[in-house]
Amino acid sequence: MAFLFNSDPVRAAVFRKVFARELPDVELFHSSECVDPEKVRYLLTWTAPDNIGRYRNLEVLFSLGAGVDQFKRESLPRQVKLVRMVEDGIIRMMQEYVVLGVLSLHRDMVAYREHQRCRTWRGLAAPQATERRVGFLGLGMLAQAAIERLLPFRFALAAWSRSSKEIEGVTCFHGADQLAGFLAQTDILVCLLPLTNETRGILDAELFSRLPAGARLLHVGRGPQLDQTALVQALDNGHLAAAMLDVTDPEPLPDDHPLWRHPKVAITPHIASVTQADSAAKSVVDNIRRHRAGEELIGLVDRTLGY
Ligand code: NDP
Ligand code: OXD
Repeated sequence: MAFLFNSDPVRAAVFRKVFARELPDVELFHSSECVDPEKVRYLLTWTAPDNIGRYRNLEVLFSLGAGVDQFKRESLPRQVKLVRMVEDGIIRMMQEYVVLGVLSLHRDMVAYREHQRCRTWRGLAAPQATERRVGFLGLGMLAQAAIERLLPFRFALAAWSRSSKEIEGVTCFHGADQLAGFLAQTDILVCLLPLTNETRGILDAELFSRLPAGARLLHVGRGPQLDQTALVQALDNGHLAAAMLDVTDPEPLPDDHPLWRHPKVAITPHIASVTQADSAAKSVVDNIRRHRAGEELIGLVDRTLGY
């Protein structure tokens, strides 16, 4: 029985060690050339290889990332379970990044960076955190973990998801009907939605117009969720005050893209959170054990919903 690790050699070495200790009967291969395709039961990869059909006995396809939009789900064999990455390293890094982003936007760090460039020494009036309303698009694993870390700052917290939720300290909205109400009371909007047919292009001119004047955007979901032209317009006409983008479309943006040099925009190169080999290997081992025991897999993707 084989596990094919289709990613970088450094992380493969860590997985190999953890597998040897925890699942000695599963052989780990780092190269598809060295493994008999019939033996592959588990495959971990960022995107599905073109020839995935040759792994006729594949049972579980593990995504290297928390997102699974990079897989063409319709071309995956029906019997294969698709599992997104749920592991402590990704969660902790996203907690750090969202706290960093929300505090930066709350305390005008994007504007101060521009002031510094122009050698301007001028303070901007900042409301108390209790008066700043932070709203999350998406209230899944990562948004909930980030919210947990934001609670001590006493922001007014809200979130919007597909299904109804109740979380202490968070005003919860759900479904298309409640989106406008959620946006109307959001000063800092954090996008942590998966990319699906429903969320592609969701951050558009209409959505921005529903945010209060002076609102800020922290985008950590996926690039194609954002209409970048609409964002530039909303920043230029002053409706939005600032944006921090960890994801863009394409990645990276072309050299001459206006977002690169926009004074109200900070960009990071899709580093909000990165799968950590050691904790990811433990989580994959745990899921393989669950699979063998006929238990529900953690992070199993609902192929109909797309996340
Ligand atoms: P989850 O699947 O745990 O949560 C997704 C959330 O989005 C859920 O609350 C879900 O609602 C909500 N949602 C999905 N579709 C809709 C919709 N149409 N309308 C309203 N709400 C919707 O995902 P994670 O929290 O683990 O990850 C979120 C995304 O973050 C990933 O898919 C990935 O794209 C991105 N990401 C980015 C990283 C980066 O470095 N920038 C790193 C890791 C992930 P419900 O709860 O009702 O199902
Ligand atoms: C992920 C990512 O999905 O890095 O894990 O974006």
